[in-house]
Amino acid sequence: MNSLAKLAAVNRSKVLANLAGATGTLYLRGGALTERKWTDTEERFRQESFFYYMTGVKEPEFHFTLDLSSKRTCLYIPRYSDDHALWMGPPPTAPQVQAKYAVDSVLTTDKLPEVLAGAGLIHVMEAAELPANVASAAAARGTVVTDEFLRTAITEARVIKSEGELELMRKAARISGEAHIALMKAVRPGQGSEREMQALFEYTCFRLGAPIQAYNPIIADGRSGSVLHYGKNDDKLSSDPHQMLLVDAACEYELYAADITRTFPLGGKFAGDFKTTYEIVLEAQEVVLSQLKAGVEWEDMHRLAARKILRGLMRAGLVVGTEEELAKHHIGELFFPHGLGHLIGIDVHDAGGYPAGVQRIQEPGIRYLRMRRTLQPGMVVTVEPGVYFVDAILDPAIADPAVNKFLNVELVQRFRKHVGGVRIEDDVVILENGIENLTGWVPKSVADIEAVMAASSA
Ligand SMILES: [Mn+2]
Repeated sequence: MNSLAKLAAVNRSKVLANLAGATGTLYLRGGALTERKWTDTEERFRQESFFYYMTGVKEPEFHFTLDLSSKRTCLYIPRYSDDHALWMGPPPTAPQVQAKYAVDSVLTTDKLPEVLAGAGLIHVMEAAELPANVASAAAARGTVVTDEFLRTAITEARVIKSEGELELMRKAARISGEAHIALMKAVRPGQGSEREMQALFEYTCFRLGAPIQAYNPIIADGRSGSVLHYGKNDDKLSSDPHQMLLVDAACEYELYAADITRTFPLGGKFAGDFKTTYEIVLEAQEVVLSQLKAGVEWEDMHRLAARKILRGLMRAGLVVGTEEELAKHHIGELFFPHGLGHLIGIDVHDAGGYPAGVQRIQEPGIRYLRMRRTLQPGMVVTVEPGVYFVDAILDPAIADPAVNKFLNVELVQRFRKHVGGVRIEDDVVILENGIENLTGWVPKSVADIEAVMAASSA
């Protein structure tokens, strides 16, 4: 049995605990190969996350069942075509699959209707996942198919990471952090492009054993940092040494993600409006990190960060008015328009942010919060406040007399001429009485970033 199958066995036992007392059979369908439209070129395959969580299988086109009364597990593999070996190498055999994944049996997928015909209840992620012949056979026999039920049981298990999962996440964080440091060391004002920085980032991850990025990297020079999910990454680097590069990038390791953002000056020295903006964000991030622990409400942490950012903006003179007034009119949210962070695991925005029945808070900024939960030990969350000068937000704000009275318009205009945005993001494990910061070692204080960058330019 390989280590990922061992991890999956632990995961399954957590899911079974959530399903205690239930009867019937769990059925999960693994990811399928897809091709570029009108071609026979295969897209890169990445296993569907729930299936991976329950099986550890990375290969495409597998299915899985678990009988809730006998607890017997079965993997179903395709009937591989005769020329599979020619194009793809020899396909896995049933005994190989059984040994590797430590399941009770391995069958071919054409046996599924027969197996599931005997199940009184079939629990699926969503009804549409049942193969058509299985669905029609089940319907003919009056078998009940449920979704929601299974999805909730696995989602709730995924929210709390096991030690084995945390090991993979530490590794993803370690490699991603090294790639961030490589960029801090390599970047030079006016030399090269965002794309070259992206290439170096991915190269570093690749070389350290993580060939797949957890999401599309954001490598944003200057004003492009104001685009929250900037992904063009095709501009030349600014020649202003005080201008900043916002890098939001991380790899996955054995399908477990990291998610790190660092923002640093091209020339290695924070200065002026750039430094002012940076310090507002850093302070907000650090106060949240100091407060995080089990029992805390995530939305309260968002509000804490938003309040800290508002005070920073007041101190910098960018906003005008009493704190109460500014908070009431959501003036801070003009600069911090997104949520504080999210769960992370097999998916970078991991499952389970909103348990059934929990709604989003319909207020500026916090409406984008990807999670509303009471924090528990074993949750892994990102903490990623930011301050941005977004044209699409500031133009209407400055034009609106009800809003612009709270802004020092002249100063805001000065900042937004050259400052794009600052985001600082770490991945942390929630503990009973604090956190384990998986990425805190990646330089982020002004002194630490300047030291790393100075060492490389010497
Ligand atoms: Mn994130």
